[in-house]
Amino acid sequence: MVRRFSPHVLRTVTDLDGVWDFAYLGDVDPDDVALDDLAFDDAMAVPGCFDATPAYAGRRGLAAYRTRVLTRAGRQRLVFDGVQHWCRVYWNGRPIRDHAGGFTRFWAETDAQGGEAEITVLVDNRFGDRSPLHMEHFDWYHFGGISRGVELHVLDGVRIDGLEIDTLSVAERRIEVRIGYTAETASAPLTIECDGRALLAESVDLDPSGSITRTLEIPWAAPWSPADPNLSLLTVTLGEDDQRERFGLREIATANGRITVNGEPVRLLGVNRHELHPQFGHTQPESLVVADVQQLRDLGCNFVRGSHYPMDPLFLDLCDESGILVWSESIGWQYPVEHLTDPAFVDAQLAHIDEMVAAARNHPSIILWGVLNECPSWSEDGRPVYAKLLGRLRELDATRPVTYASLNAHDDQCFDLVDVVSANTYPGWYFGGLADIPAELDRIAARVDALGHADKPLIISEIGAGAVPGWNDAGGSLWTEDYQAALLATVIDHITEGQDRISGLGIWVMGDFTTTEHREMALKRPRGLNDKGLVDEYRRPKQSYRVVRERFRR
Ligand code: ADA
Repeated sequence: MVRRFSPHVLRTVTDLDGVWDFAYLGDVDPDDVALDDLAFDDAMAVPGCFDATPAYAGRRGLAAYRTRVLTRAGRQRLVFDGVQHWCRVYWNGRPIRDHAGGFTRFWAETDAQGGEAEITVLVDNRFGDRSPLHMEHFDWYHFGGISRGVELHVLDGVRIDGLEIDTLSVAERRIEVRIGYTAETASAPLTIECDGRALLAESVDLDPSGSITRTLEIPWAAPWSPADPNLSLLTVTLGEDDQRERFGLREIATANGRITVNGEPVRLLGVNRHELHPQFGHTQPESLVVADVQQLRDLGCNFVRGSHYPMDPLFLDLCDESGILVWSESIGWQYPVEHLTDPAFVDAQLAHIDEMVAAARNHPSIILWGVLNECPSWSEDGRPVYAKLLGRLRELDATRPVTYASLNAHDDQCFDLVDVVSANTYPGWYFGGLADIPAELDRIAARVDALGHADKPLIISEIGAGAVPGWNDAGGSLWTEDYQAALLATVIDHITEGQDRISGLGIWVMGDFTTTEHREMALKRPRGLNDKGLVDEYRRPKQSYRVVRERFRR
C-alpha cells in the first residue's frame, strides 16, 4: 500500500503487493470450492483487476488468488484496501472472513504460529445477493479483483484498531484523539507524539476492547486550508503497538449558503472523478494517481467529487497535500426503490459507510460525506433510507456536513435531511439546448430556496456533455469536442458571473471511463465509454480542458 507517510514504525508489517498465483474458476459457487483441488495455472498482479487483463476481459465469475508469507507467531491481521466486489479470505486453507463491497479497507484476523502461511482469497465479480451494493445497470464497469493493496500486520497482546483525530478548535489549536483498541492485558503504557513533540506519556487501564479519548493542544501547528495545506503527523504507541496518522487542523461548517473552511467561505470549482482505467480497471497505479492530481491542479480545481465510491487512500493523501477539497461518497448509482427497501441492502450500505469513514476520516481534504447518488429521494419509500444513511454519517462524524446528489431537484423530497443540497442536471445534453442552461440552474436554486433551504450551500454536483475525442463537425453538433467546450463554458460563466447562489460545481466528469456491459446503457455510450470527460480514458485533454482551465484559473 503506497501512502505519503508510514502508518506504522513498530508494528510488524509485510507488504503483500506483487504477483500472486491465480485461477479463474468461472460460474462456480464459492461454497462448493475445495481449495486443495484448485489448479493455480496463472499469475495475477496484486493490486490489480483480473478482468482488466486481456486473458479475462469481460469475464464475470469466481477467481482464486494465492500467495505465501513468512510470519512470526501472533495475531495475524490481513489488511485489504479494497477487493471488488465479494471475497472470502483463507489462512492456511481455513476461511477467516467474508467481505462484500469494494473500495473500502477491511481486515481478516486469526492467531497463528510463526512460519510459512498460505493465504488464499476467493474473489467474485458477479452481481447478486452476495454483493447487494453492485448492480449491472450502473454507468460504470465493475472490474473485479484485489484492486487495492494488501498487507499482513502481526500484533501482540495489545493492538490498535483505529485512530481518529478531530479538530476541536483551530483558534486554540485543540484536537481530540480517539484510539480504538483490543487488549489481552489489563494495562499498558500509552504515548502520543505530534510532529515529533511528546504530548503525553501515561499508563492506561484497558478493557478487552474499548477506546481511549484525549484532548490535546498543538500550539505550533499551522491550520490546513486549500491555499496553505499544512499537515501534522500524530504518533500513538499503546503497549508494543503503534499507529501514525496525518491530519490537518481545520474546521468545516456551512453558513449563509456557503461551505466554510476555518470560517472562510469557499466556492467549490471542480470535477467528478472515477477511479477507472482501460488497462487497470479500478486499480490506481501510483503514476496514474500522481498524473490525475497534476491535472486537477493544472485545471485550477479546488474541488473533486469522488464519484461514486470511496477513493484510493493515496489519492486522498495527495489531495491533502494539494489543498483540494474532496466530497467522499459511498457506493451508489440509481438504485431502484425495491433495492432501497431491502434490509440486506441497507445493512450492506451501513457497513460500507462505516468502512469509508474509518479509513478516510483523518484526511483534512475531505469536507463532505455523500451517499446514494441519484437514488429515489423523490419517493416516500426512499426517504427513510436517506434518513438512516445520512444519520449514520452524522453519528460517525459530527465534524463534516453531509449531502447526496439528487437526480431531479425539481421533485426531490429529502433536501431537509442534508447540510448541503446537491443537484445533478444535464441541460443542453439530456434536455434543452445551450440557451436553456442559465434558466435551469436558476430554477434549481429557486426551488431549493422556496423549500426553505436558502441558508444551505447548493452544489451543482454533475453537469456536462459527451464528446468523442477528436470528433468535430461544421455544425458543432452533439458528441463534438466543440459542443462540449461550449456547454461547459456556458455553465461556468453562469455560475461564476451570472448568479451567486450556487456555491459549488462538479463538472461531469474528469476523464472518460468504461461503462457497464448492460445493453441499455452501453447503447448510449459510444466506444463503450462514458465520454463526458475533460480528458479521454488515457488522460489526453479534449478542447473542454482548455476552456475549463482558463475559467477556473481566472
Ligand atoms: C448521472 C450519473 C453519472 C453518469 C451521468 C451521465 O448523472 O450520476 O454517474 O451516469 O449521469 O453521464 O449520464
